[in-house]
Amino acid sequence: MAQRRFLVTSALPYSNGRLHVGHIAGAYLPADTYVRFLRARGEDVRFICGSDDNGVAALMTARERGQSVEELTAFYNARQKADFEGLGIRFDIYGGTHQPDFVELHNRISQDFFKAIYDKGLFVKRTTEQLYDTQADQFLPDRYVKGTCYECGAKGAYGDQCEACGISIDPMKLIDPVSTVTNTRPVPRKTTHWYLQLQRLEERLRAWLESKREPTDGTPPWRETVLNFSLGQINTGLPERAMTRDLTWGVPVPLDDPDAAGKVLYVWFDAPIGYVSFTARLCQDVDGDWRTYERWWKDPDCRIVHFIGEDNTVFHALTWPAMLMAESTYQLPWQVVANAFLNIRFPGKEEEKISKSRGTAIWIEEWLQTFEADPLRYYLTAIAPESARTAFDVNAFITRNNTELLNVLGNFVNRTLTFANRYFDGHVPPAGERAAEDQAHLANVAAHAERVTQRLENLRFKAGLEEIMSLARVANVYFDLKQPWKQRKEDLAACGTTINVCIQTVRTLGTLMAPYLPFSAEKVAGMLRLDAAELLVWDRATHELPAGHALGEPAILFKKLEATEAS
Ligand code: B3M
Ligand code: ZN
Repeated sequence: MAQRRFLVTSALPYSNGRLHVGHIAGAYLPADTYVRFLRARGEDVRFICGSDDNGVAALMTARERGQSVEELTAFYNARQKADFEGLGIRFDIYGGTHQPDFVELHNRISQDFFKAIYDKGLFVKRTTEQLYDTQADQFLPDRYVKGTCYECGAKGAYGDQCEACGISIDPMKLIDPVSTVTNTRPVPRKTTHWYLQLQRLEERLRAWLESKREPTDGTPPWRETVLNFSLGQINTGLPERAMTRDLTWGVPVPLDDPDAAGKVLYVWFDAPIGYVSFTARLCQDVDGDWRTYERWWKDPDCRIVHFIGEDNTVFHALTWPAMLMAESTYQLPWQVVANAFLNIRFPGKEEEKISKSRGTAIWIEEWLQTFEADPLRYYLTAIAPESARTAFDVNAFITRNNTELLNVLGNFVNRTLTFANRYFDGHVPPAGERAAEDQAHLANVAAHAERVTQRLENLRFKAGLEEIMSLARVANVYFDLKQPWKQRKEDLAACGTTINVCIQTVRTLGTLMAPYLPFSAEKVAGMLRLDAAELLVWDRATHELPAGHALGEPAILFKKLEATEAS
């Protein structure tokens, strides 16, 4: 098969906070798994991420902490990078839309993008009244205004939404509005912005999204959740959206117009362009020329895949494609893969939302001080919220580590390799004469490998992992059925055949688990004394190790965990 080209992105985390398990399950772990799989298949892949530094959120957090926004975002950018590394989530580049090494290229590409849309006439300039905080000397983003809901009368409704009755709020209509920045009453003031006329792209967006339901070119259909949500939005009509803001932190609006002074691009305009500018930065490092990013972004041979959390669907499946259509020289995403949110359940408590303010988040930084990465990768994939919310349950994590990873997968690898070590002098015994059940088992191994491939090709990560665990289960059944501990005393050659077959199965499992459990796969490679790079070649998953091949030292693959470790 000819080599294919993929550009894979994970949503850019805001650089005003740390990462928790919910983030990882949504946009990062499945992307890393996919990228590792594609690389094992020999595809040409670039995996892009970095922090979303611009916008009002970082600015406000910095103000609360009495820090400069540069300092704040640099701190979290580095923190996030370390968390991803700890989890084995390996981007080719981790940028940041306002990090010193990236901001120049990012601004340039974002501004060119804006100007291209401007030149095509898809923006309209409008002057409206917005709430202004005279004490802070700034226009207030919707989230920073509170007041009484004009629909249900609830107090404390936000400027964008009333949490009591659920309506989306027009901040200008809030009763008794208060700025949450200074606790003073804001006043209406006129301001001018540039609005992207999304409604003019509705029909193109609709046709494009519809084509993703049952693609005719054999590519995987998009998830229903993404399509239904996006097409639903089109059916109710897409509103114009302001793509500029009154702020000093961000990408300056690149227009020669006095009304553009002191304004920046809307953070949701420049953030997805971060994917592009980080690619360009990577190209500068790899090819010595940032302009080769076009090979990834403008060449229809390359498939662009965005991994996101469900709350970002509107921006990746509608606004971003609309921007790309408007700009017109880029290609559209091949896949937008969204996961639902993850809830959390602590021992003895009800399932609840992950919330930083209520202290219900499990932070990666802290988690990694106690646990290794692979058990978390395993659990987060096993409960992946691919089509609906699921819950992270600390006790279930421990149980599944012990009863699945350890008792099923770890156990099979361990019993096979310790047996070979003890009774075959740490070498692969000759295959001898394989009987029907040996052949049948190996055929079953190959069938499992084929199904894992199909699941991963179709972005069904959880189903792929289930196939791997199913293979480990049947491998244990095979081991028990053959009873090599008995065979050893009765017929050493037959025992050798069994262990040979089991070692081949371990080898296959090692390759198949690698995208999911990279650290453990590396240990398996060591135990098989197989070059790690060799283990990572997907097409050789069922290549047999020759008789006489010397194995490495068997070691424990997964540790047993006690419930107390989680508290
Ligand atoms: N910064 C992350 C979020 O909404 C947001 C993603 C940007 S992706 C271009 O949590
Ligand atoms: Zn209300």
